[in-house]
Amino acid sequence: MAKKPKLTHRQTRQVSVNRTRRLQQAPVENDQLGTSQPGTVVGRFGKHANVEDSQGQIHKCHIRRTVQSVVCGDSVVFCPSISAEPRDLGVIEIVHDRKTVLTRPDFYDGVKPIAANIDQIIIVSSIVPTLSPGIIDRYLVACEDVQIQPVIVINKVELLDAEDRELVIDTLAIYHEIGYTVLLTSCVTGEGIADLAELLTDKISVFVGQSGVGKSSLVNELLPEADEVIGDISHSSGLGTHTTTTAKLLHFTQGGDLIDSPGVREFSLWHLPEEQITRGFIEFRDYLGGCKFRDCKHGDDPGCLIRAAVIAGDIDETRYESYHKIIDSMDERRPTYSKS
Ligand SMILES: Nc1nc2c(ncn2[C@@H]2O[C@H](COP(=O)(O)OP(=O)(O)OP(=O)(O)O)[C@@H](O)[C@H]2O)c(=O)[nH]1
Ligand SMILES: [Mg+2]
Ligand SMILES: [Zn+2]
Repeated sequence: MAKKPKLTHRQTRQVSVNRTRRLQQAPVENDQLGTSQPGTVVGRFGKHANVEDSQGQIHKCHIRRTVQSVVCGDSVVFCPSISAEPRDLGVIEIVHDRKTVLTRPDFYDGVKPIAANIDQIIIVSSIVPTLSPGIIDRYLVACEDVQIQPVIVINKVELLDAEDRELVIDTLAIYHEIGYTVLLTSCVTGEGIADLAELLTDKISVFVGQSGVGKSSLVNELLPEADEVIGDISHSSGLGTHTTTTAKLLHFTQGGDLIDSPGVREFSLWHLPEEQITRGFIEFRDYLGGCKFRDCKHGDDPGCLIRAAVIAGDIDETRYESYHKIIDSMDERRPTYSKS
């Protein structure tokens, strides 16, 4: 047998680079892969995804380089691994067009998809440290932008005394008036959990909201077998410490799926043009196009129909203020990259 040639340091490094590149291009040899079949992405972490086949079996898969992005809820074509080695994975070959997609602006990556093919977005908020209508309004704008039905859930309500509870209900009345479903829940007393379960039945829903509001705790109340990890709350902020790190899709036995997503500290909207923010306040829509000036900012502009509606009491003043707060914050937060 010929003696193995000794490689220089540079050659060794090149071989390693080439091998890595080849492995990335073709993660699994074809004879280790079964035939392609349809599946649903039920978990997404690092460079991998968990795909569920039509029998309910989960397959850990690589993602073909030609596939642009894969998120929970995606409908895919994949080849499962047929190797006995657990470290050999299947491959996601194709992601079908998404019916809907919830996106989130990411400072470094531009706009990032969070979940696909969802029917409704459950905005989870909590009364600790205080009720934050401003944050709820930002999420509502994001939901309106992607045209997915939102539901507002206010959790941890057992912590309210009778007087504060009245105040919270008063503040939330506006959302009900403009057509949104609002639910009060508690994972401690079980309040609202049955109503929430009913809202989720036969739908594909995603939980969104700040870290620590209790998204995973609600998942565990709804689906005890889910066994989601629950975080500790920070005593200073009353909010969480980013416990859930990857999105996960779970099934209800009565029908419907639920995606638990990692909490975000802040839900910015700087990827949206100003008109989209305005349209995101659904009660403004009847008045849009009617202001005296086409480029009306709906502030002190003469002949502004929206401000007139606020003065007449037809548009809620706190929502109007919230709108201006979002618009004012847009330029400060916008990153320097340009969206192509
Ligand atoms: N008092 C009270 N505490 C709750 C309730 N629901 C959840 N918690 C607590 O809130 C904390 C955070 O709960 P998680 O379910 O981990 O919150 P999360 O929204 O999933 O957080 P991330 O995964 O970081 O986004 C935990 O200490 C829970 O025990 C509730 O209804 N009442
Ligand atoms: Mg969580
Ligand atoms: Zn106007």
